[in-house]
Amino acid sequence: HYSFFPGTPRWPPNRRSLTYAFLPENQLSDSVKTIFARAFSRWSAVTQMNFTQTESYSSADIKIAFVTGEHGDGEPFDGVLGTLAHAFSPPSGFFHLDGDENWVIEGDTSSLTTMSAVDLESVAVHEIGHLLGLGHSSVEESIMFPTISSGTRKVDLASDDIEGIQTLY
Ligand code: TQI
Ligand code: ZN
Ligand code: ZN
Repeated sequence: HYSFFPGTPRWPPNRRSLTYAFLPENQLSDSVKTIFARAFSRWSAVTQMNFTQTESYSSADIKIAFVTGEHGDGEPFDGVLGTLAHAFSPPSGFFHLDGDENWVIEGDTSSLTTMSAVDLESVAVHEIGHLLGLGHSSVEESIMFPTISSGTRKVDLASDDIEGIQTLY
């Protein structure tokens, strides 16, 4: 079953349109940005929330950054595997991904052979759930289940995820 963070933090009712931005220094390719757009659209499809990319990192509601090791929030990343990413509960909007991971995107055949490959869209859909206020779920098929078998791609919301997010928004 789905869960929320303590106190059930959520984006307020007058914030149904949120902006997101990528850390400019990361210089992400369009195909990587498209993965994030798809991940956001999975949540906007089942709620009244919508998400648009903005070029202004400092003013964006959701700030997406690939960072490594200690990066200033007291939750350092740990190199390959282990912690892959983290996101903070509303209305923080910080979404950090471990730049040391071997991130793969769908259709990118060059990196599929790496044992430590991590599917970017799967992690993005999960972390956006946290950014919107979902905690972990006990339902294994759920996007918000706390573990994923390595090499697995899980990007479709389960009914448990949809019930959880529709309770918030
Ligand atoms: N990062 C953890 C996560 O997002 C961070 C975390 C640990 C956390 N405990 C928490 C976040 C409690 C909120 C509340 O869950 S992770 C997966 C999965 C991670 C793991 O790098 O371990 C995904 C990130 F589910 F696959 F194991 C994304 Cl999809
Ligand atoms: Zn961080
Ligand atoms: Zn999680």
